[in-house]
Amino acid sequence: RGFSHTVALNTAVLLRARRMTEKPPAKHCCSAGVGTGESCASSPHVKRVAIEGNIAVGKSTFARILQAENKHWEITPEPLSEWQNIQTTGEPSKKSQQNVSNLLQMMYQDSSRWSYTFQTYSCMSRIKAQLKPVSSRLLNLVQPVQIFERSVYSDRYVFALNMFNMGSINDTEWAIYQDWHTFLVQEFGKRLELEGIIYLRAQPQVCKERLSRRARPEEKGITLEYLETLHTQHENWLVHKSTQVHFEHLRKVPVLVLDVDDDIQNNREYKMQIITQVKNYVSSL
Ligand code: UDP
Ligand code: D5M
Ligand code: MG
Repeated sequence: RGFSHTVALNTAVLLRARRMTEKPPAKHCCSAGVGTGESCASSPHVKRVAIEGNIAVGKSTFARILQAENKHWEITPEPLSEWQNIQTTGEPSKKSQQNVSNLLQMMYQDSSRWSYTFQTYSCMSRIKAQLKPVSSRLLNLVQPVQIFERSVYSDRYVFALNMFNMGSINDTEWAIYQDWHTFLVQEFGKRLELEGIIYLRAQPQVCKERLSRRARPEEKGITLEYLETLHTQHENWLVHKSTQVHFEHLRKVPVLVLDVDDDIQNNREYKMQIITQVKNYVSSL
């Protein structure tokens, strides 16, 4: 009896704790308010934050840590597997034949041929991810936060710009890219806007070590120089603010810079310190 009484008591305490953090089930006044970036009377305001940073700095790892730490935060991972698995049908005469293209690999193997194509697809898949309706779980919480791994903004102001500077996107492709990117971001308006950016920063050498440890086959050829140019693009955009950005709201987004040269996975104290910084930052938005 003692045991079941304790269980019942614990369950009661848990349920009360849950009721204190969850909103009573709300009837949403309009489906348009869900996932549009505009709130309606009965749905809470969902804060939207992106995690930015160099390749292999630790964004996915950090996102998993945040997700485990706080149930009010929901992570949208980068749509990497979509880029690695594009279903193709081949020639019209062989309709039944289904193949899979790995656009990430194609871009790294022949960058002048595939960089522009990669940017069209990565941006489209990020737009889709950023526009996805907010989950009903999140809408029932008091202070919901949506956290995106990268954004349509790093696509342009880090990667596409870097590819143009390196010559793997030519003048014409760059002009076309900028035209449609500006058009789409303006057209979707508030639905693509962010309230915060968390910039994970580490020395390119640290990213190189993490990249080697992760050992993604497509990324075998990534050099330290490439990581250094991406590091500079992040710094210019998010710290020095010297990159010319084309969206008024983006210039005003507060940036939290976290130096993560030390391992956040295996150092509990460091991890907790960083989580506290993120909590304070998110509440200030
Ligand atoms: N990693 C690490 N320490 C950290 C963060 C990440 O050793 O503090 C490792 C992680 O286990 C992975 C690699 O670094 O093997 C790249 O991390 P992740 O995939 O999270 O990086 P992303 O490319 O998403 O920024
Ligand atoms: O990034 C996943 C992989 O995808 C990594 O090799 C970088 C690459 N990536 C992501 N976005 C872009 C754009 N827009 N252009 C070129 N390459 C890109 P990770 O850092 O592992 O999360
Ligand atoms: Mg990742």
